[in-house]
Amino acid sequence: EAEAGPSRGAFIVLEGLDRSGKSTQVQKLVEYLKSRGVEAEAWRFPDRTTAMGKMIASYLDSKSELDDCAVHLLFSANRWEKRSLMEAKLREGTTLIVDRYSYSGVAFTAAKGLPFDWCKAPEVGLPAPDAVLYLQIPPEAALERGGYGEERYEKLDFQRVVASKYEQLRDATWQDIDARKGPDEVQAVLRPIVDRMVQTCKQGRPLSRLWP
Ligand code: NYM
Ligand code: MG
Repeated sequence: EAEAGPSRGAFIVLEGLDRSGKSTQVQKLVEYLKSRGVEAEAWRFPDRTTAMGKMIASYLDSKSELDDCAVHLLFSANRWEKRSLMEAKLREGTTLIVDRYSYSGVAFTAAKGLPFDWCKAPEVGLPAPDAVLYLQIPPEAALERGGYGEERYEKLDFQRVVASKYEQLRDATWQDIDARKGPDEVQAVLRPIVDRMVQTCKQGRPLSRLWP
């Protein structure tokens, strides 16, 4: 165990297949934390508001084509361009609940057949989340939720491969969450995990770097 550092906000990532319920859970967690007087913000990657994010959005919308390697690096650069703001927020005590991060980056590109280590390389050195909460759902169940298939990657066969790549990314910060239940039940599972991590980071859990 590393020595305690300065008090800070927690960096919590929600991961999972498309339609696993991440965005809903992120919003609910931030509302919950704020109602408890905890400074918190919802973030998401890709951040489609930046110049790079707009290129990514156009690609996902099939309005443009990009080389698989080039778009992988764009997704990664989209995290790097937010890095200093992210670190500043955490330092000033704001907890960040983040919808997707480097794990999505690796899982989705590796699912196209690119080597795992190549996919991980551009992420090395980014702030590592304190917890990765993986909303686990069978791809068939996610598909039944509807609104699926509007974007690139939202195909059953591809999501199955993505799920198998996520499996290979498990590390010490990773926790599987059963996401087949209703939104309130899932939220009830997440809250105590997040509460504990907010406390741990307040007490100075050192921020580490990818990949721990
Ligand atoms: N995605 C997301 C990637 O391929 N690489 C990444 O680094 C990230 C963060 O973008 N199908 C993919 C996963 C999703 C798509 O994300 C859009 P969202 O959360 O559905 O808006
Ligand atoms: Mg999506």
